[in-house]
Amino acid sequence: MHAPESERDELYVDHVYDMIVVSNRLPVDYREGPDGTTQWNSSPGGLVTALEPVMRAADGAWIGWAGVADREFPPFEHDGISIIPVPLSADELEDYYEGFSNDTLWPLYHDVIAPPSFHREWWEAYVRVNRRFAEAAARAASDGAVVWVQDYQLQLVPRMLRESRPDLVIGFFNHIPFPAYGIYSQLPWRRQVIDGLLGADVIGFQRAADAGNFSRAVRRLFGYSTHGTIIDVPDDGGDPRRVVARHFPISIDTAGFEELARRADVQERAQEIRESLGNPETIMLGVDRLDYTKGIRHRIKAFGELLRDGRLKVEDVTLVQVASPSRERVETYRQLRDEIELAVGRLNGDYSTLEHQAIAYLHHGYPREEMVALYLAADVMLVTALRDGMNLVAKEYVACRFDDDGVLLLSEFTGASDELRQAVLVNPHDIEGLKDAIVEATRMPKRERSRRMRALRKRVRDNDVAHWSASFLETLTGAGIIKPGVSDPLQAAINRMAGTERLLVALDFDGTLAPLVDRPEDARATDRARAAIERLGAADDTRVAIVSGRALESLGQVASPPEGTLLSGSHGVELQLDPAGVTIDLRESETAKLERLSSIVEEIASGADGAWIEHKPAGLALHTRRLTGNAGTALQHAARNRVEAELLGITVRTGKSVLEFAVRSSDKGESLTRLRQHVGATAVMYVGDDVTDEDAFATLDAEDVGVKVGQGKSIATYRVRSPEDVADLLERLADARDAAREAPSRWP
Ligand code: GDG
Repeated sequence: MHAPESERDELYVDHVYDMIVVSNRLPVDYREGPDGTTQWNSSPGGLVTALEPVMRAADGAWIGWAGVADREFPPFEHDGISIIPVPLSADELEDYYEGFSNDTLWPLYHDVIAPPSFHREWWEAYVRVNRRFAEAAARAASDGAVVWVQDYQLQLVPRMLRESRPDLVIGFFNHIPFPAYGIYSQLPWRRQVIDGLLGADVIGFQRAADAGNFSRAVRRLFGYSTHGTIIDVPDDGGDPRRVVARHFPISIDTAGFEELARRADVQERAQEIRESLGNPETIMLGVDRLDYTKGIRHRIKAFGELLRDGRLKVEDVTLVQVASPSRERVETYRQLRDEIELAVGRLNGDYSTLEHQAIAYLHHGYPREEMVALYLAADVMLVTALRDGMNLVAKEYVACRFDDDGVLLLSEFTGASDELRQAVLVNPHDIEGLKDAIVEATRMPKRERSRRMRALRKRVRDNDVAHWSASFLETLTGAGIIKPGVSDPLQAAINRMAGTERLLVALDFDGTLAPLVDRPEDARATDRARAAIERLGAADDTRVAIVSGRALESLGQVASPPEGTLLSGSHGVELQLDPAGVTIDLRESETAKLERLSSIVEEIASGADGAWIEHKPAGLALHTRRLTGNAGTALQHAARNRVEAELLGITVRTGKSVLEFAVRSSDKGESLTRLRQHVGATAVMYVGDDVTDEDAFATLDAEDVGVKVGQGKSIATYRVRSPEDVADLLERLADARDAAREAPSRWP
């Protein structure tokens, strides 16, 4: 059994991450090495390939199950990606995974090709396991992090996460179809599942039709209004939250497949495969997980009838069917295997000769190189799924055919058929139609084959998996709408505020004026930003303030602000309103609390090598960056628990490998309000990149301008991409201010 609830809380993650992917399975497989050692092997799927660069760039972590029941593993690094395993017990595996995921949802979402089973105890396990995944994500996510949840096994995670961590940006992608309401509505827990999904900001589907089915189910079950891809979800009290539900067709690592296909050894292997099959005129290929959605029976039936009718001859045509083992503990899958193997045996018995085999049936998984060699050896690729979210096999075949040859026969019931229109499209239920299409494919003239393959290849090149993940994440984080420089609406806002009587320009420092760097002491504002600040502050009618989470002392050192700049440090606890003085007068009780706080945290930190404390005027920060493994998180937990048990009214903030305590609660919003009063500002521009800047944006009025730097959720009206663009923005503001002063309208 896995650890009980109380012990699980002790499974710390040693770090928080800005980007988290949550999927049922991890991108690595557990193997028991010699002498019971733990080994991890990559399982290089398309998803991993797509997300690897994003994960590395964004300090990402992957949360999922390691593929073995009743085992717990601490978080670890694999190939530069942080891995956080979630444990499953053998019972949960049966009820949540094999049961509810694969014997309830899978058949239901694939249009009940097989009858779904509904069991209350499976549902309970599904809820329980979804909660465990959500908790793991909530613990590992930094403030405002992006969490991307994958697939039908985890549909409740978005809502659970939103409830515990409303600061997060949550995405969900459904890899399988979403059925029409008439089918979906069979699910006894139909409201809970949709509510679970609606916790996300963006819900992605493979096809536009899936997104449409989902929106219809939302309208029918909840009555929420939807317009286009937007669903308005009423949130308690406030304005409705806008959820995007639209299609993002997944794809493959197109270049990676082509590169393999061009390798000499892989081409030789393709040749070898052809020869070993007796060099038939036509090799037809099917590659599928052994699943009833893939239409393997229909394919075999059509092929058998073509041989029976003499329209194809066993000397000319061989069908290679790779049926990789799948879900073998689920009864429906065991039955399917029996049925298919019976059909293959019959057909081979009826039509094979000593020289020629009708079907080469392979119930194995193969290395990727072998798959590519098979794709190259195949003249006709048969994809006859009865329902399939996308079907990557179709795209992989196309990606490998750099010779612009080969025919793809593709079921209309795959997501891929929306894009791959130049394939020979079939309805696999129509056996006569399927037979005609197979014959057409085997006889298609070379020119026609090349024409179609070129068009297909262009499509798969243009939309590869990197494009897929980028467009999903852009929609999720809003980064898609950040153009370089200053946008027209922002320029218009600058022009509007340029004529205001007393202007306050308040700016966050790290990530806004200064690019983010590894060592905080190295941060510096860009030269252009500094120059623009000087220009702005030179006139009596404008004041510039720097508003930071840093202690004022450290801010003064790195920012070296021009004279007259107002400074706010420690999230607003410290305020320097004139060069002489810093306003931070702790009350007696606060001073006492600070002393007690210091001694508690110092005592705890003294036992951990590498931990250090940064003292601030009204609090302190416990840095655990130099600690290894779980030690950092354990130390943070211990410190937080002790402090919370012994002191009241302490504000605690979690950062990256740092835990901050403050005896006076303050935020950048309060700080901005005081700065505004001090300056007597008639309008304020606030620019910031961090979640803590949201408090400041929240205080802005109609005549003010809020600008968020970079990605991430924000209530600011405008965005720019980077500190470079902030410099541009400040220069333009200075220009506009100068121009307004010179304009005659100021001096009527
Ligand atoms: C789900 C949705 C959607 C298969 N056998 C071997 C092997 N494979 C690889 C194929 C392909 C992948 O497995 C199968 O992907 P599909 O898309 O065809 O189907 P599902 O497994 O059902 O995937 C589907 C997909 O999620 C992604 O969103 O397209 O609709 O059902 O990549 O090449 N790979 C290797 N050896 C094998 O024996 N190496």
